[in-house]
Amino acid sequence: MKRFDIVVGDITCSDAEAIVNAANTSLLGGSGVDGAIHRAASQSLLEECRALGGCETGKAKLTKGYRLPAKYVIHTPGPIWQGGGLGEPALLASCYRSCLSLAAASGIETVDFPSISTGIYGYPLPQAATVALRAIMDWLSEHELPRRVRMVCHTEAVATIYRQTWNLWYAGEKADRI
Ligand code: AR6
Repeated sequence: MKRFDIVVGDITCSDAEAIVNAANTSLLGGSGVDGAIHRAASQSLLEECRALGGCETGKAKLTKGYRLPAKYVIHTPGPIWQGGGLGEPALLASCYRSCLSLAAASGIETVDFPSISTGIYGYPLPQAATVALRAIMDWLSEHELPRRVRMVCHTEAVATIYRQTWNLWYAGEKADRI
């Protein structure tokens, strides 16, 4: 199994053991990928989220996946882009690390991420891709779990940015490019 990949798709259909939700600090749902995950999972997800009492930006909390194919959802509120000078890169990196750390501590073997903060929260995609991939690849180089991590991009255009960024920093040779 390839340890890291970038794919195009709808994360609510993902076959990973856990999917990540680009949530807000209330954890009570919203639009974008958050809305799609809550709709697909059923009302039970909202009830479990209510009991969690929110989550700080850059941290992560785990719930069950209910009607989703994924067994678990890891909820993480990303930073709202405000120009980049208010700690957004560190907070975004912290989202990825917090999710991976929670997954590893829970024995989760496969995790799929959406592109956190790059929709409604307005984080510029190329910068977000650099932060996301560095956080994931650093984690994978130091830990055995999760065994597989994927970026699930909603569109080919988003996947292209992630692939270009990955190829720039992590493909040692042409043959390694994704
Ligand atoms: N599968 C994969 N990716 C998706 C899907 C999907 N089904 N739907 C959207 N995306 P966003 P944010 C992509 O706005 O910027 C919510 O209201 C989307 O194209 O969902 O972190 C929350 O409650 C984009 O590339 O999340 C928060 O209030 C990426 O997911 C706020 O939005 C993230 O876009 C969070 O904003």
